[in-house]
Parts: sequence; structure tokens; C-alpha cells
Amino acid sequence: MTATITRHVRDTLALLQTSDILGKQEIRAEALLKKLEEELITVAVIGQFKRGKSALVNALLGEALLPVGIVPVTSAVTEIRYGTPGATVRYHNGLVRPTKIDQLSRFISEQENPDNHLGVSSVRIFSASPFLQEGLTFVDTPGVGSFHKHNSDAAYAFVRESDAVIFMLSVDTPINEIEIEFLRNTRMFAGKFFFAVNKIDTIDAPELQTYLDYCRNLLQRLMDTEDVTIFPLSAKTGAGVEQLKEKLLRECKTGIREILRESARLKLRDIVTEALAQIELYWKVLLMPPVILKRTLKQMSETLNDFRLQAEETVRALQADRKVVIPGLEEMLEARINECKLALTEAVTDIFGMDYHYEITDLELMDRTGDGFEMPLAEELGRRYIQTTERLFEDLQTTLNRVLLYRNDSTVEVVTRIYELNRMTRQLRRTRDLLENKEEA
Ligand SMILES: Nc1nc2c(ncn2[C@@H]2O[C@H](COP(=O)(O)OP(=O)(O)OP(=O)(O)O)[C@@H](O)[C@H]2O)c(=O)[nH]1
Ligand SMILES: [Mg+2]
Repeated sequence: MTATITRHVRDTLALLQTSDILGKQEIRAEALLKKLEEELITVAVIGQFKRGKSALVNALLGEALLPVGIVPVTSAVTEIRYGTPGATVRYHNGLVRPTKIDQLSRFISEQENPDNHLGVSSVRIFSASPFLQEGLTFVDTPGVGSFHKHNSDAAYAFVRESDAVIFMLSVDTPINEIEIEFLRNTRMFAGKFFFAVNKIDTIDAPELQTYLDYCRNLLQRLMDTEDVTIFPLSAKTGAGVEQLKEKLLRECKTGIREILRESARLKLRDIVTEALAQIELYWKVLLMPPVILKRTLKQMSETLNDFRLQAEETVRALQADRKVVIPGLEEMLEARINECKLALTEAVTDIFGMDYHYEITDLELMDRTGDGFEMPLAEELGRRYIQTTERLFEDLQTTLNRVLLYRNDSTVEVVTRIYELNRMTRQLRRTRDLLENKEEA
């Protein structure tokens, strides 16, 4: 029953809200609750590079929206929803920019945006394709296993968000170790699997049968079930695409609750596991000897100062303090913000030995309201750049202060916090155990 899992998510959210140290998991639980209440479902096409994922998405939508190619292409997660045709690009620093559909490959192709130097985190496309009318969000992902490791990372990271997946294989290579590993990981998050075997136009019928038998056998073992449906197809000729399309539409209408329930169980289990890991970190800080803690904080404050000086130096070096318009300066400064964010994350990991996650969702270098599209003066951009980086530093400082609160000298405070951490750990563990059991959850 979806009602039971919704209750678990709601209870966990309420529990997380009673703590001031689990903000990130709280945001994830909120998003999960919204997904369940609104019955929103995300179907992602995933698999190894060059299996024909983008070609399949184009074939399903009936339009050539996405770049396709003989070498590794897709470099950013691309969401496609029903709506008036258009597209937006979201950057790692939280910026969101509109773009034209015919310009998309500038952002999502490895050739035009090598190593994702633009810092694109995802692209959202709106399409009027009838296939999307039922309200599902369809997603093309970068392929795993190519030389371009950042593409695999992006695909692995996204899988956590998907509810159902089309796992893409192709007849030119039998399923391999990279695909098996990726499939194992995906099973931890996705509620439903469709398997597509692409490029059937390149082999004859008896060969195809041998391939399908081999694949089915292996997938049944990997998925621990007899219930594995494989869709042989050709994204190139369109053969078999209708059958997959029909199945997807049918499942998304009648099976949506079932898919969401299983997907939510897996996602909530992950949220709870991460929350428990985060609590561990706070235990670590509580127990850190005062001398070491003092040294660590001093080191962090020096690092932050270095970052401040570097930001000022960037403004000077790029001449962003002049009263002139410098073409391309805004993009350059945005790239610097991305670099700064990554460098800060690394510094915290090094100094504290813990993961630090930014919770800032939007960082606008320029205010885009009104006629904000005209070229700003370098001086204005420079000022905004310093302000934006300062916001990053403040955010980190707030987190550090929060960590320090846990070291409050008052014994009563410390005892209360220990009690709170214990209470939280107990309840989260109970939920995790319940979620392990598919039937009870
Ligand atoms: N013969 C044949 N070729 C295909 C088919 N589908 C895709 N291709 C070709 O396979 C290559 C890869 O297609 P893409 O859609 O770019 O593959 P992808 O899985 O999205 O690749 P990445 O984005 O790099 O992970 C291209 O050269 C396509 O033209 C098919 O059904 N038959
Ligand atoms: Mg692709």
C-alpha cells in the first residue's frame, strides 16, 4: 500500500525536522513526500556508453531532440517533460539559464562541452510529444564506463532520483562487468526495470534469439526473479519501439502506485542510512579532543581567508573592477564560482575528514529579473562575484558553527545533545529495519 510508505516518509520527515543537523536528508525526504503525494514518476534511460540511449529517447518522443554519435556523447543528465517547447540549463552552482533547443549540444555533448568545463549539472527540455502527456518525466543519462569518468559519475548520481529505468543493452556486445555493476547499484534505488536490447537491425533472427536467451538467463539471475521482460528494438529503424512505448504508457497509468511504492521504500532507506552516517560524524566531533579541534578550526579559518584573497585577486586579474563591458566575463566568473565551490568542498573533506554538502540551491551571479539580459559593467560583475563567493563562505561558517554548538561546554547541553542523538539513532534504525522488509513497508 502506498499509504504505508507515505506514512513512513512523513514520520521520518517529522523526525528529521526535530534536528538541526540533518538538513540535507530533510530536503530529500520532503521531495520524496511531494513525489508520492503528487504521484510524479521519473523514468530514466541508463546503460553503458554508446548503447543508443539518446537515439532511443529520440525515437520514443518522435523527434530528434538529443545529440547522438559514434563516440561518447551525452555529458549531462537531460530531463524531458511535457510542455511548450523550450529548454533550461542548470549549473552546479545553482544557476538556471534558458536556452534554445537547437543549442542543446553546446551543453550536453562531450565534444562541445569537453569534461563538462561549463559546469552543467542537468538540462531540462519541454516537449509537446504526446508520449509525455501522462505527466511522466523522461530522462536521458550519460553512459557509464567510457574514458570520460565524469559521465559515469553523473549517471551514478542520477540513478538515485529515478523511479523506473529502461536499462539499455545492445546486440553488438554481451552484457559485461561494467553493466552488471551499474545494474546492481541501480537496484538500490529504482522501483521498476524495463530492459531494452538495441540495434537489432544489425543481426539476423537466429543470432538475435541466441542473444536474447543468453541475456534473459543472465538478467533473471542478476535481478533474482523470473519476471524479466526484454524489449528487442532498433532505435534506428523504429522496430520494436512501439511495443516498449505501449508497455511504458500502460505501466505508468495502472502500475504507477506500485512503482512509486517500491521506489519510495528504497529511497527512504537510503535517506535513513545517510542520516545515520551523518549522526556518526557529529559523534566524532563531540568526541574529538579539544587540542585537535582547536587546530582543525584554525586551519579552516586560514583556508577561508585564502579563498577570500583569491576571489579579490580574480577580480583584479580579470579586470572586473573597471567601468567597461567585457564580453565573456560573466561566464568566466561563473566558472570561477564553480571552481571555488569544489575547492571548498575538498578543503573541508581534507581538514575535517567529513563530507560537506552545500544546501544553497540558487546562486545567481546576476539578478535576471526585469531587463537583466543587457550586458552588465565589469565593475558590477566583480562586485557580484565577491558577494556570491562570500555567500559560499558564510554558508560554510554557519555549518561549522552548528558543529561547534555540539561542543558546548555546558554539561547539561552536551548531555541533552547526546540524548537527542541517541533518540534519533534509535528511531532511524527502527525505520531502516522496517524498510528492509519489503512486505511490512
Ligand atoms: N545500427 C544501429 N545503430 C544505432 C541504433 N541506435 C543507435 N545507433 C548508433 O549508435 C551510436 C550511439 O548512439 P547514441 O544514442 O549516441 O548512444 P548513447 O547510449 O546515448 O551514447 P552516450 O551518450 O555516449 O552514452 C550512434 O552512432 C547511433 O547512430 C540502432 O538501433 N541501430
Ligand atoms: Mg547519449
